Amino acid sequence: MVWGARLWAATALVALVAAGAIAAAVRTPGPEHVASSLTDSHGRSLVQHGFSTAGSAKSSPDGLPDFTEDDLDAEHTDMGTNFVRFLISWRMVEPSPGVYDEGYLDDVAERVSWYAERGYHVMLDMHQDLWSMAITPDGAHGNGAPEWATYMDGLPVADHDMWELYYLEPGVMRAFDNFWNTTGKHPELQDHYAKAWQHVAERFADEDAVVAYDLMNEPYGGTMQGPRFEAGPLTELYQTTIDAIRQVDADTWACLEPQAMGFNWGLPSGLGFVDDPRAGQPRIAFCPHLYPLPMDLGDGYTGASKQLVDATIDAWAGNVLRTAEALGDVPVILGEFGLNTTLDGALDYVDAVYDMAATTGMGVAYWSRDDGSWGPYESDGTERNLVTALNRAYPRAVAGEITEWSSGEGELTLTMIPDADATASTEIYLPAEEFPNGPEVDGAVIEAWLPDSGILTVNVPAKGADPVTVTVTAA
Ligand code: 9MR
Repeated sequence: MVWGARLWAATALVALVAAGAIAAAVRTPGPEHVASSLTDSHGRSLVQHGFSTAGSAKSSPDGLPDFTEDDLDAEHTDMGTNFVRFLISWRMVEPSPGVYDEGYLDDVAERVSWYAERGYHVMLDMHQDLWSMAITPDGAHGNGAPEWATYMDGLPVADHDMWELYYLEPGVMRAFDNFWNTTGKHPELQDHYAKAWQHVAERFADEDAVVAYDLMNEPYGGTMQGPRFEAGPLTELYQTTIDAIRQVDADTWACLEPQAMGFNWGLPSGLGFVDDPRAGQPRIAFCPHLYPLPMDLGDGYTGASKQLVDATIDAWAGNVLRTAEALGDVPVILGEFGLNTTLDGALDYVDAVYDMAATTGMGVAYWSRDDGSWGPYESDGTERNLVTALNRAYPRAVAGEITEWSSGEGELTLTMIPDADATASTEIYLPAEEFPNGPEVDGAVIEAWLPDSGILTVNVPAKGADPVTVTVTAA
C-alpha cells in the first residue's frame, strides 16, 4: 500500500478512536436489540442470511452478475441462505434520460424468479461506487449512475492504487455535488433517480419474493460531509424516492443506508426521519455496512488490529441501534460486511460479526457472492473456507417476535414471544452435518426435520405474552 494512504488511514484511526471515547463518555446507553423485523405474508419475523450478489454486475455490459441458477443451488445447499441483496444499477434502468430498459428489468426478473422458486427473499440494491463508470475514460473504476447523469465540469480524476481514494478526486466529488445539487446546476438529477426507482418498483410491486429496495449503495456527499449531508440532501432524496415508490408499490420495504464514509468505521449517523406515506405501519428499514478500518486496509484480525476491530464493531452496533430507533424503531439488515478471508483471523472476524448480528437482531448480507478471496467459492467452483463459517444455524422465519437468539456448532437458542394466532410455523435452518442424528428440541414441538434442506419446522406454544425459549441440540 502507498505510504500516503497508510498515514492518512492511521490519522483517521486515531481520530476515530478519540471520537469513540468521547462519544462513549457523553452518551446514555442506547437500545441493545432491534425493535422490529421484516415480516413475511404470514406475519413471521424474518432473519436474513445471504449475500450481496454480486460485484460482477457493477460493470458488466448487461448489468447482470456472473451468477447462474446452479450457483444459487450451490449456496442454498452449502450455506442454507434465504436472502439476497441483488445488485442493480441506475445506468441499466435508465440508459438515457426518461428511457427505461425493459429488457434489463426482464433479465433481473428472471433472476428474481430463481430466488422466488427456492423461497428466498430479495432486496434490490441500487448500487454505485464512485458515482459512475464515466469518471475515467476507460470505465475501469466507478459504477452505478448513467454517463448522462455524470457531470464532472471538466475537473480531473487522478489514478490511485486503493479504489476508495478516487472518492477524494475533484471530478468525482463534483459528480456527486451535481447530483445532490449542491452546485445549484442540476435539480433534475434526483427526480430522475426517484422516477427510476418508481419504475423498478412498478415492475416488482407484485413479486412477493422482492421484499425490500436498498435505495442507494454507500451514499457519499461530495464536498458536503457528515450530518449536514445526511440530515440534508440524503434524507430529502430518500423522502422523494419513497414518495415516488409508494405511488406504485405500497408494501415493499424501503431500506436506507447512512453516509458510508465514517459510519462504516464506527462513527454515528445524522440521517433524518423519513416518513412512509403507505397506509398502516411504515415499512422503512435501516441497511448500514460495516468495514472496520484495519480490515479495510488489509490487516488481519489479530493483535492490536483485532482490538481496534472489536471496539469498532461495538461502537458500530451501538450507532446502528440508535439510528434504527431514531428512524422509528425500524428493522436492520447489515447490507454488507466482508473481507479477504486469506487474512489472519479472518474467519474469527466473520464469526464475531455474525454473533453480533444475532445478539442485536440484524439480518446479514455478506459482501460478496463473487468468486475468489472474498467469496465462498473459487472460480472453478471449489469451496473456500468461508463456506464453513457461513453455514450456521439460524432462525429463518419466526411465528412471533424475536427477543434474542444465538447459535454455535450443533446448537441454537431462540427466545421469542409466540404469536398465538400464527398461521405458519417457525422455521429454523440447521447445518445437517452438525445434526447427524437429527435435532432435539426443548420448548417447542417438532413438526418436521428435512435433513436434505436442513430445515426444522417447529410449533412454539404461546405462554400468554411471555417470552418462550426454544433450544435445539444435536440428538
Ligand atoms: O470488493 C469490491 C472491489 O473489488 C471493487 O474494486 C470496488 C470498487 O467497485 O468495490 C468493492 O466492493 C465494495 C462495494 O461495492 C461497496 N462496499 C464496499 C465493498 C468492498 O470494498
